Amino acid sequence: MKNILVILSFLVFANVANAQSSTVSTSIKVFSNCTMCKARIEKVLDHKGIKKAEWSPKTKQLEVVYNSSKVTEQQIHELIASVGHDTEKAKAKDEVYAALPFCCLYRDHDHK
Ligand SMILES: [Cu+2]
Repeated sequence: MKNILVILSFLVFANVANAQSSTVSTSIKVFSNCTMCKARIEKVLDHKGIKKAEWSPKTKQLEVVYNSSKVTEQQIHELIASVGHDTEKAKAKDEVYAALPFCCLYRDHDHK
C-alpha cells in the first residue's frame, strides 16, 4: 500500500513538472497605438494554448503566457499580424492594415 502511494505521488509530481515546463512567459513588441488596438490584439489572442495576453499602449509590449505544447511563439506573432498589427517576426498584409481605423494606423502616421 505504501509503495502505491509513493508511485502515485511521484506521478502527480511528474505531471506538475511537465505542465510547468511547457508554460512560457514572454514579452513581444507589437506595433499599434490605442485602446482599440489593445482590444483587437487581446481578442485574437483569446486562443487555444494562450493563457494570458496583455498589451500595453504605453510600452507597446505584449505580455503573453502560453503553453508551448499547444501553440508556438511564431503562431502568436502570426495571429497578431492577421488582425493588422506588425511584430518583429510577422508583418500584417497591406490590405488588412489599410482596413484599420485611422487612429490605429501606426506605419505612416504619428498620432502623438
Ligand atoms: Cu488603435
